[in-house]
Amino acid sequence: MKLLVLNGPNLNFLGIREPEIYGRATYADLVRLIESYAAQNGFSVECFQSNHEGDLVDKIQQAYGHFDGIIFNPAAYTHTSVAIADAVKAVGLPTVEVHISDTTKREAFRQVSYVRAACVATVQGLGFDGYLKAADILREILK
Ligand code: CA2
Repeated sequence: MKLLVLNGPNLNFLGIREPEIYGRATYADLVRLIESYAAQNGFSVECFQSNHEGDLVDKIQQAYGHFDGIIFNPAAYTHTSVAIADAVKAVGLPTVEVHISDTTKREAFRQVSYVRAACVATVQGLGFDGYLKAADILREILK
C-alpha cells in the first residue's frame, strides 16, 4: 500500500502558533509520526504540504496511477475549494479527509466541506492521531 499524505495551507505553521487548537508539535513531528507508523505497519507514504491551491490540485492529479490512496487535510481549502473537491473526484483514489481540530465545534464557516462528498471517510478532532486512523481506514478499504 502506497499512500499520499497531503496537507494544505498554514499547516507548516503547526507548533508555532495557536497551540490551544492545534497542539505544540510541529509539521516535521507530524511527518515523523506518519513515516514511523508506515514503517511499523508495512506501507509506504509520501508527505506533501502546500499553501497553494493549484499545487495541491497538481499533486492530487499526479497521484493517479502512483498511489493507492490519499490522506488529506485540505485545511482552509476544505471550506472554499471546488477545484480541490473536483480533483479528488477526478482521480477516483480512496481519500480520507482529516482535520486535527473538531470543526463541528468551531465557526459556522467551517461547517461546510466541499471535499467531503469525494472522500470515503472523515476523521476529525483526534489531533495527529487522526492521520494514523485515516491510514487504518484506507488499509481496510484496500485489502
Ligand atoms: O483542524 C484542522 O486540521 C483544519 O483543517 C486546520 C485548518 C482550518 O482552516 C480548518 O478549518 C481545520 C487551519 C490550518 C492552520 O494551521 C495552523 C497551524 C498553526 C498555527 C496557525 C494555523
